[in-house]
Amino acid sequence: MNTKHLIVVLAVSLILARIANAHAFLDHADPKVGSTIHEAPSQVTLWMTEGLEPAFSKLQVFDSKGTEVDKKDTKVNGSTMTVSLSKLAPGKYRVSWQVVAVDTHITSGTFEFTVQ
Ligand SMILES: [Cu+2]
Repeated sequence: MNTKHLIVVLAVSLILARIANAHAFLDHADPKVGSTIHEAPSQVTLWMTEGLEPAFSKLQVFDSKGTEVDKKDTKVNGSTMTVSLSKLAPGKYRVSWQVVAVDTHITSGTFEFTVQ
């Protein structure tokens, strides 16, 4: 194998490693990450970077006391995930997500938003 071939093999290996690492992370959300909003939202929607496995993907919302305020009706559509909310009082809320991407990798995260 000459140097030229070696470089091509290395480049292909790097590309494959990249693809294998394409887990589902949060791209953006509504309400926005860290935002303060004036009207209580009726649902939370997350746009992820990869397609999700509906059976293993969960989206929950908690109030500042740790009480779950979503309606436990997470819906997954491709790489988008939505859950309905009960009527939110003003306060700080924490969104918690755990998903399995179509590549079978598990990722999770949390973020907050505030209702004024
Ligand atoms: Cu992955």
